[in-house]
Amino acid sequence: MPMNQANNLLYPDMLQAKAAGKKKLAVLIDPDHMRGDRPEKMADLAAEHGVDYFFIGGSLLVNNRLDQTLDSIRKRCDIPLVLFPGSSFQLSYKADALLFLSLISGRNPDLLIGQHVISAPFLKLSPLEIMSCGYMLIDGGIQTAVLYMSNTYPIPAQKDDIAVCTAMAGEMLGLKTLYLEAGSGAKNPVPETMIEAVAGATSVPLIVGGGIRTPEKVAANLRAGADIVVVGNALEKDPGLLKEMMAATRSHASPG
Ligand code: 1GP
Repeated sequence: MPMNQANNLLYPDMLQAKAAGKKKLAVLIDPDHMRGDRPEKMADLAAEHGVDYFFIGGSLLVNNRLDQTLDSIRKRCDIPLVLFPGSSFQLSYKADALLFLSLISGRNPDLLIGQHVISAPFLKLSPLEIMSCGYMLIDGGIQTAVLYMSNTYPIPAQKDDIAVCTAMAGEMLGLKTLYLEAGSGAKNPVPETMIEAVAGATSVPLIVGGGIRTPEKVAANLRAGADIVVVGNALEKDPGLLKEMMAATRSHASPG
């Protein structure tokens, strides 16, 4: 049964965790990369190490494997499945929740509100828990898929003030979560100074991802104020990293 129907909502838990300084790790699954028994293997590994969420999606999916991937993971574990869609074509009732992303760092009206209008009737009827999200692209040093597909400029990595004002505006507009995204495979992850500045100026759960490759980087992002760190590529290449990344997440102690 989808979690929404069981009233076991993820967002209240995210808020509680944030209040308690409890940090979380999300594994990003790109359904296009989930051939053979990869989803099952990833699900088993994630369950073994107590991963908090699977985020599922990609800037562009070309293989129609979304439902199949969700099914395969669901059969093996109860880790919440959160859709992280690149477009309104990437929706499925088989997940538990949806990050309803509004690309507030950009000025592309389609990704600020257009796709949302198109998907609203589907979502209204769906059992998915909808979590609105102010999605902010930060320059990660290379042209990532998300940058090209979104047709927007990222926020320059050294411009903390722009990120802070964008995040504050997103929160004041009522968005329930904020996401600092350097882009999948980014050369440079979001700088910790920016994470710290945004975390200090806002109070909704802060998600950070893109180009995070080591347990040390996970720990540094959490120390800087991320509530949820998202890792994709690095775990696809070396699933063995998960153990230490989870350990870094669980052992996080809030300063003071
Ligand atoms: C999620 O796009 C990221 O925010 C994932 O990026 O694949 O580089 O970990 P990586």
